[in-house]
Amino acid sequence: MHRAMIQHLDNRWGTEAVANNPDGRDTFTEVLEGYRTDDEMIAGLEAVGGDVAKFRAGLAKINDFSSFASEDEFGNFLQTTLRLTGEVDPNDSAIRFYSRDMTPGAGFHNWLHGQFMDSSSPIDVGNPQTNLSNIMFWRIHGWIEAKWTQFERSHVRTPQETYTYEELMEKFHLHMQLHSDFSETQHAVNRPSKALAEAVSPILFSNEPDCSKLAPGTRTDNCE
Ligand SMILES: [Cu+2]
Repeated sequence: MHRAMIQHLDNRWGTEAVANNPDGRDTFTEVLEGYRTDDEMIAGLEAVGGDVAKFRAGLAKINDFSSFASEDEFGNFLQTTLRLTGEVDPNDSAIRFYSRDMTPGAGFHNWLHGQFMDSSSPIDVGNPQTNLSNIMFWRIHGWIEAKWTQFERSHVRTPQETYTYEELMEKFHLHMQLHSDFSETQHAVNRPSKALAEAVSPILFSNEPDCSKLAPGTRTDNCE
């Protein structure tokens, strides 16, 4: 989702001037790039008195890209320490059980939000409701993007991974358009005609199916 978010924001507002970036990035594109390397992240952690030793220790696993069996495994490792165990409660199969991955480097995304959080800030990176406004958010996610891009260079997506990746990117790009001013700046060329929209709306938005249009043998509470 964050990749789609970064791409959308960059396309739409990348050339906007930024005057208040502490490390001299003067366009929004540069802000969105965030920390591009491990060394930039280390300097950032040093600047806030963060745990550089822990960060360095985790890099051994994270940068060993071929040790991850799949893109999903890599993403999950970077994101969180929580792991679904697969254990099932025989009385309630909806309950999920998690263990925690204690490998150094696991969950660095969440951990980095914690390292840079500042509860006195109204746009604290530790607060998911406001943190998109914080330059530090993009520094963290720039580093995540950089790691993912490095991973992509060493890992060839399987056909299933390609399918999943493209489907999710399309979904999140559409999601970003909904949050953006896309409809005011872009003109959709593939909108359905008004006549078609009028023809399908009674079907789309009806909770009472038209009995004459159901497949033979289909029953609902108002159709036999
Ligand atoms: Cu984040």
